[in-house]
Amino acid sequence: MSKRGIFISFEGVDGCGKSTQIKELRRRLRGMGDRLVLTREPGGTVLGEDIRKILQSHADGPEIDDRAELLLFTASRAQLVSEVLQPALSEGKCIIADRFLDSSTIYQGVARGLDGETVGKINRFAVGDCLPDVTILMDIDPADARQRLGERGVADRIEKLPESFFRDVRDGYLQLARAEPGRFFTVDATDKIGAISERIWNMLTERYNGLLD
Ligand code: Z5A
Repeated sequence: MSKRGIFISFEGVDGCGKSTQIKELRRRLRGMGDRLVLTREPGGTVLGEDIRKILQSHADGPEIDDRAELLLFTASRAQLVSEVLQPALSEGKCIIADRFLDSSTIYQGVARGLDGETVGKINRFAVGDCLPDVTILMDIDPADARQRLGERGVADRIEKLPESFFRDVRDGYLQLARAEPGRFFTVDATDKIGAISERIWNMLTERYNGLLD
């Protein structure tokens, strides 16, 4: 794939505040008009949104097997890459993604306990060389994040998992961020919304001076 625009992904435990910060960033980048592309995972395409419904609400039948779950998430991702992300990046657009491949690395590879190397290979098969330039990790104690979500109402299939699952998710993300300091930018997600948004904005404008106008 020829380069290209800017690919920013947001990651973290459920309820960490990704969607809130993406809204803030979108507001700051409104001058980019249709050169700004927002996506979410699972989802972001018709196929992906269908897969999202299965993954979130499949509660009546037997449990979804961990490997089947991984393949569903990565199927949604492969479609997103070929239908939305690659075309947008080759047109020089800026992508803000609410979750990307790190979610599978951490949720399926670390917290579900699937073999990390296999998860990595499947992830790479799904995305090819379409990788984020910068990943913003919103770090928060899962108990605090859950309290925020509790205020929102009904929990979905994954949100119902025990707190230990989300502690593994948080630890996994922090470890990944330490291993890839050039790509990850970790923020304290317990801070005030405006302060977090400011930190993210300062980092992005420093890195991409002039490219986000
Ligand atoms: N998953 C996976 O296992 N493998 C994969 O490969 C992928 C995903 C791609 C997707 O759920 C689920 O799929 C997710 C991981 C798994 N696990 N679960 N469950 P989703 O897309 O429905 O949701 P999410 O990505 O987990 O995010 P969320 O629940 O929508 O939360 P959020 O976007 O991080 O947070 P928010 O909506 O911006 O904020 C939550 C609340 O906190 C809200 O009321 C805000 O007003 C409030 N908030 C936000 N920021 C603050 C601050 N700074 N202070 C106080 N209150 C705040």
